[in-house]
Amino acid sequence: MNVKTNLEAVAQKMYGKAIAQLDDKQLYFAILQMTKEMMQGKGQIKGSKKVYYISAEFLIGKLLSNNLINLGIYDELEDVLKAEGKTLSRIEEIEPEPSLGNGGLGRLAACFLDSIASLGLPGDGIGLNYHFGLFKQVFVDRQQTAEKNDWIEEQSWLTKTDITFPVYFGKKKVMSRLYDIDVIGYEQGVNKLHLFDIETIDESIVEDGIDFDKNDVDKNLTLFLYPDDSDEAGQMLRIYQQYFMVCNGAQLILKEMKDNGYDLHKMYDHAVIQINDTHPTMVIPELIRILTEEEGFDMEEAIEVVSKTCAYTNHTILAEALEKWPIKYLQKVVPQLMPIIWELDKRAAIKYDDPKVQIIDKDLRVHMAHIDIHYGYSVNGVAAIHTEILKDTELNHFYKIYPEKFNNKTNGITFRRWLLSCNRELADLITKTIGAGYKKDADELEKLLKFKDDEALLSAIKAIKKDKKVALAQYIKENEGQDINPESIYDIQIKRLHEYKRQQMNALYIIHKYLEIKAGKKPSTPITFIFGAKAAPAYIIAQDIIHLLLCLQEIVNNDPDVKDYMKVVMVENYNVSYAEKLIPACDISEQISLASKEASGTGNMKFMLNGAVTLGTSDGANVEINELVGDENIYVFGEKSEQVIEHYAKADYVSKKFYEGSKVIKEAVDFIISKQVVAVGNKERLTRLHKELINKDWFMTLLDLEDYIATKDKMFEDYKDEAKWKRMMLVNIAKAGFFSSDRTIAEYNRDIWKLK
Ligand code: 26V
Repeated sequence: MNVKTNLEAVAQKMYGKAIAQLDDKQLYFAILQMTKEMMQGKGQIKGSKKVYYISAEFLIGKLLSNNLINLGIYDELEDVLKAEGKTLSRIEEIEPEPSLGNGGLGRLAACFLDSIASLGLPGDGIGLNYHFGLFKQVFVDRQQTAEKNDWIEEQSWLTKTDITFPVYFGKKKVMSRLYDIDVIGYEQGVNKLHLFDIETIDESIVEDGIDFDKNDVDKNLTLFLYPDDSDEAGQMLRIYQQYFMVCNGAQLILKEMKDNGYDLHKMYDHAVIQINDTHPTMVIPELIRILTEEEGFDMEEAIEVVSKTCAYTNHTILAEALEKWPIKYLQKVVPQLMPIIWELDKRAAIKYDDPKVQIIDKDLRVHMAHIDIHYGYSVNGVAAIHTEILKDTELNHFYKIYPEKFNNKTNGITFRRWLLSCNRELADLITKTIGAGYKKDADELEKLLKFKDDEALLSAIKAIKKDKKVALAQYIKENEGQDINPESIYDIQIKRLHEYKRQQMNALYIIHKYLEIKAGKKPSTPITFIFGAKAAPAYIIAQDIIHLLLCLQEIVNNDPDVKDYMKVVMVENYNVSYAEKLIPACDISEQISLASKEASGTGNMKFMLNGAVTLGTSDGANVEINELVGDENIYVFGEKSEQVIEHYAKADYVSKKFYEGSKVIKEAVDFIISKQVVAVGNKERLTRLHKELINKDWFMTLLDLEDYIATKDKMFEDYKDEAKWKRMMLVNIAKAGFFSSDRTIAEYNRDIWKLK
């Protein structure tokens, strides 16, 4: 059956109407239903060994466009709709975005599911069915406020299954319910994303914004992604969520083992559990508990079997992000796991007499990563430099014990979403130039290098960029009410707001440029500085930085002396769907974290693939981008990671010295508390940020600021050399193949999972 007959049949069945008579919402539901049915028709991906990617976050984003592409019916459906007077891209806008993740870690999990299926590997995701995803960001008085963000409608990608499991929190029993989302590979069969829920959830307990009673687990367990965990009740809820996820995950995996008739004593021949950061770490003691208490294993063998099944990925070296749960919390939520955790701790302590590798520390906190490293068979970082830092510094004590466990898997992104879907025009141009082979083998993008001097292709790439910039300008006008000039340079920084990512450094550049223009030094090409970022509700300084950016937007965009030369736009509620519009339109990709702090970054890869040029530090995957494109196609600045690590070790960075030692820095920093900014802003926030930069500046903004200004100025200067810029765009696209998540997943499979 072709797409037209399929859709007509579904439309008749659901609404008793022809396609042309449906309103857009009905049409969306009909297409959703048809797509789900066609995906089911593709059949499960099978094999004797399967990977379970267990993660507290799957930032899947909207699914319609991607599923249509992977089914190979996008173009056909577009034509069918056109003939009925409908527009597919408008229908796509109707889909609510499932924002089931905070940022890079969750988005990576989603890209991985796409690639696992696209490589035809059996692999399912295991996570939680949050009713409200990451909060919806709304700006009020130039400050961030948070609203709940629902995504589940009567009809959605979720399919309710008849699988339910009991989960015990001590003596308290709750029942789970499994919902599945089909994950279709590109021209492949389907895997599943398993999302567990609790049926007693009560959405009505949400009060103002995203506040709710954190104490009633029956009602709130799967209500929110990452609730505010700055207080004890929030942290307890987080442990409840984590245990609920792993307890269900463990039961599902064991059920599948048994349903297939596999011997649990050889579980590792049929299952790999990839633990995405430490949030799912309790799956290790939980499996050991079940095997010993219910399956007749002795402790020794249970530990061995589980250790041969579990592998751990580390996604950050930031100390504050490495989970350490107080025993008294775990004892309260999951007392049944504590004897196992004590046992695991005892065994590690007998073998290794080093306090740095203990599971339970002297303050009675459980170091979750230490469980993963002792009792998993693989530990990987997510970019070359990150893995080296883990081995040499952060996890050096473990590396000395288990060198064979450590390996690197540089992150990747799915090209289906981040090129074929979000930039179809560029994908089509590439196909016309080098054929469609790159869609399955991303390395083939290198064939583009042959066209480095081909004026026709270079201009065609530039023309697509221009179209995307015009489209973004329109979108920003409609959504933010701001006018931006498509002839200007689009300089974009989009990512979670965190001090180590240094949006504040970009803000200081903007101030510097503003003051220069006011003093009569005008840039020859206008510049638009675009930001998108959410800050954790309890992270005060991050909120202050958002406030500063919104104040700068107000001042710059309304200053008649300046607004024709520069604009600032902080988009509201940045999310995956917004990224899909911003990335294709970008000229300059801001990747300016303090060297050593950004484990990898994946936005950097998406920008490069879409022909943006990176302005970045030698951090995370930027280092590998640099190696691939060469120094002449990237702009690198700032202190290197070795020096930064040394500054921390010696505690010798004093921001005040930089502030007092440079007129440019002092002027820019002091502008934050100038009359002009305070007049449009909140004095308390601005003063706090000003003080923080001068007296602490933990992520060394002022250390790199002058180099940043010089490098960025050089970049704006080079933009005028059109021939040079176009060549840089082409080289970046051509070299992006390495960052396909298909490559990353093939490496996970080759080195860790060994599925085929
Ligand atoms: C979590 C937290 C929570 C407490 C407050 C501070 C803080 C800071 C950072 C994090 C990040 C948790 C892990 C994470 O999301 N890592 C990201 O993983 C991406 C995929 O591997 C990677 O590209 C990013 O560089 C890395 O930050």
